[in-house]
Amino acid sequence: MSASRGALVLFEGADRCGKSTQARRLVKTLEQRGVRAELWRYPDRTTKTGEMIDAYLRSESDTADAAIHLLFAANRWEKKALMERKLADGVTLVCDRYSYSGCAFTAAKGVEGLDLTWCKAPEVGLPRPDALMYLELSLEDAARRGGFGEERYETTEMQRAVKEMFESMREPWWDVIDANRDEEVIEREVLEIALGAIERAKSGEPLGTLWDARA
Ligand code: Z5A
Ligand code: MG
Repeated sequence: MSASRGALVLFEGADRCGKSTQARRLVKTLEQRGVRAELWRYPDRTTKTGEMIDAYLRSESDTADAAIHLLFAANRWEKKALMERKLADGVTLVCDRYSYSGCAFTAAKGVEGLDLTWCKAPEVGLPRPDALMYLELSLEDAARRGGFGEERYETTEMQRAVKEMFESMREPWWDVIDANRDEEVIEREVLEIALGAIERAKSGEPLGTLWDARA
């Protein structure tokens, strides 16, 4: 076992499953309990790479599929050192999307050569989450939460393909959460999982790296 640290707690899942809602709620609850926690999200649209990603997502620019994939990965790599410093300093990072979205979205495009193996390569070596909460919601239930936004990937075909890709990427250690329930009910389950990860990190479980398997 190594030094005590903060936990990397991740929310993943298809559109409108409630990632941002639960991530916000979790940070607030952790802070109320005296746990040092911060909300992170990817893409981080505030950095130089983030600005390029933002323009791409809003269809203001066109970028080759391979290049945009690498930019999304670079957007994580440029924050790796800060992420590791914060975790080492005991801060728990609650993260809204990460490498798993990166791989699911690019691989879902079905572009020749850009399969999951290719998509995973630039993510190798990034910190692995201590907990991955996959919020599961059917496309029909997601549709009941309002229409699509204006961004590039917000179409039924793309969302279906992304969901299938997430399902094929699923590993046994992920926590799959039924997202078709009241926010408060989901939050209770989320909190239990997050507190477990925080406890393990606090007691010195080393931070893993992608794509090492977890027990
Ligand atoms: N992308 C990529 O291609 N490569 C990468 O490496 C990464 C991302 C990291 C970023 O979108 C886009 O970039 C995304 C993937 C791609 N493309 N798409 N599509 P984003 O993350 O910025 O997207 P967003 O605007 O945050 O939407 P979202 O993530 O899809 O939604 P969400 O965060 O899961 O859901 P929410 O905003 O919390 O909730 C959605 C609505 O449902 C809202 O009105 C809530 O009030 C409501 N809601 C939430 N929970 C509930 C419950 N329990 N019951 C009922 N209603 C609820
Ligand atoms: Mg969101």
